[in-house]
Amino acid sequence: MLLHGFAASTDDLNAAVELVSAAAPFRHLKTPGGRPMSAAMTSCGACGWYSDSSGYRYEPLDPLTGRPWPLMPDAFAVLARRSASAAGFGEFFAPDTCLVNRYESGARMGAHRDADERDFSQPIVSVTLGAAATFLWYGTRRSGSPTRVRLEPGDVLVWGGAARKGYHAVGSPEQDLFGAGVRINLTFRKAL
Ligand code: MD3
Ligand code: FE
Repeated sequence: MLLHGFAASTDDLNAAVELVSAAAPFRHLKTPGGRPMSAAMTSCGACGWYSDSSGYRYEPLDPLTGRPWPLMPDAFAVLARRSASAAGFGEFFAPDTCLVNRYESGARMGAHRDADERDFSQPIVSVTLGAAATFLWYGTRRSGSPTRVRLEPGDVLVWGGAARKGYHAVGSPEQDLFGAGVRINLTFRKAL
């Protein structure tokens, strides 16, 4: 479900991203095959998504700093819970992690499915901040022509049921006349 403009006060969320990334810096993770991802990432919450030559997984400590990931900011947890509720997934969505993706000019994410979590009955909430980008929805197969949806800052997507396992991708952020445009995506998951 697309909740257009559901994240009304993006200033609070952007400030929270600054706090999180001050404690756990954005970094370009490497795929298990050794290629750096074009989006820079960090996490907050009880665990954080991580990738290196050992594979994709959730880590309780940030391997970069050796410290626990920063606490999930209240503004994040409240928005995630309200979003899941508005989309019909109940009042009690309690994500234990938020992956923060930062897309600078030209950065993108290829088609994949989110499959490193334990319980696929839990929804995923994703929030766009900063620049807009085109989201690509493939569904059950990675092939064919995807449905394209333009995501604007403040847009929230909630994925549950059959859609939870669908293939998806996102294009690079739209650039303004000055060539500026950085998109931040928050992805809330119950991973453990
Ligand atoms: C559909 N992020 O972090 S958001 C990801 O824009 C990811 O940063 C993209 O895909 C981004 O895994 C896409 C939309 C999204 C997020 C999670 C999903 C779509 C999803 C999980 C299941 C199905
Ligand atoms: Fe994903």
